[in-house]
Amino acid sequence: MSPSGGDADVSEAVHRTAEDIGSMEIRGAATIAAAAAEALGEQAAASNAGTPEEFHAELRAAARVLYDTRPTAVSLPNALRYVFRDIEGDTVERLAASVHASVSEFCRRLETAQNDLGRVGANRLRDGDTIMTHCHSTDVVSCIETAVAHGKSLSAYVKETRPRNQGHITAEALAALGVDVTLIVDSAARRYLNEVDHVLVGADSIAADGSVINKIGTSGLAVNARDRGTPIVCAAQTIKLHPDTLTGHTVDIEMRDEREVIDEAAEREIGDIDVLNPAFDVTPPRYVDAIVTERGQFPPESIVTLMRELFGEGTTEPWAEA
Ligand code: RI2
Repeated sequence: MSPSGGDADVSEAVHRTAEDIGSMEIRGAATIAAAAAEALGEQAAASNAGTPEEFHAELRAAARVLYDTRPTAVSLPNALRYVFRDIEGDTVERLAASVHASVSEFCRRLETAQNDLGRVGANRLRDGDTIMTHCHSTDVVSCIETAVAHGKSLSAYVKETRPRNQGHITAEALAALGVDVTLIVDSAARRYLNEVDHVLVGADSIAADGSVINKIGTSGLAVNARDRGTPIVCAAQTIKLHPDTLTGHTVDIEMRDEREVIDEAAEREIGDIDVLNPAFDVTPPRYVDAIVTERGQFPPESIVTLMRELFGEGTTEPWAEA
């Protein structure tokens, strides 16, 4: 085993979590963050490291495996950073205990943030309102769940969200809350926007200029909503704020397998074509009315202030090879 981390042992649990994130068995920015943090906890618990240096090398190697799974949701590296920030100890046992404590605290804060955000988002919704959703966001569901708990009766147009149909997950979650749900294909969104009081979307990352990076199709929906005069609100915990964008970096948009769009036989029948499957797009801040976080709601253009407060001027990658 190398203390540099190059050949350090990465536990089976970490590899499993990484595979599940890559295949989207585990998906959704907040859920990915929690799973990545917990996987670091499992790595620490399973460690056979003989020295603190070996322990650190293993943890860094595990974090790199998790980091390399999906590039767009910044909640993943932000979760890793959180866990690394608080690790201390001069023995392997103390280090492992400190990782465990850090992971528990991170997951507790994640849950609290989502609940707090839900209360802020719920205040925007009135009894009898109709919402339109895109994809499946637990931050969005939290807003709706809280509004329903406050006694508001809501309806929702739920976009199916091709190619993976995460809208079905939203439809099930909202129907279980007692929301009156209508599932529509993505291209029907504009037709029903006149009946909608709020478009509610989540985010995988928020850039320093207030751009919202979310599931592919969000930007088209936002442009249509603006044209129709329907407010569009993004529900995003501060873990979705992308600190690297403070220093000019752009957010990497994940390109996924073409087989999510078309199967091999159908493609062969069509002939010689290219297929592109971008998972996310960028909605400029001028199309977004508010970003709802656990720290309150913000006009997108002012989110940079919160980002600076939380992250300073930039970030490090504590999992980089030493
Ligand atoms: P929460 C999802 O990405 C969607 O884009 C969703 O809006 C976003 O994560 C945020 O989800 P994917 O993992 O953190 O389905 O609000 O590609 O649950």
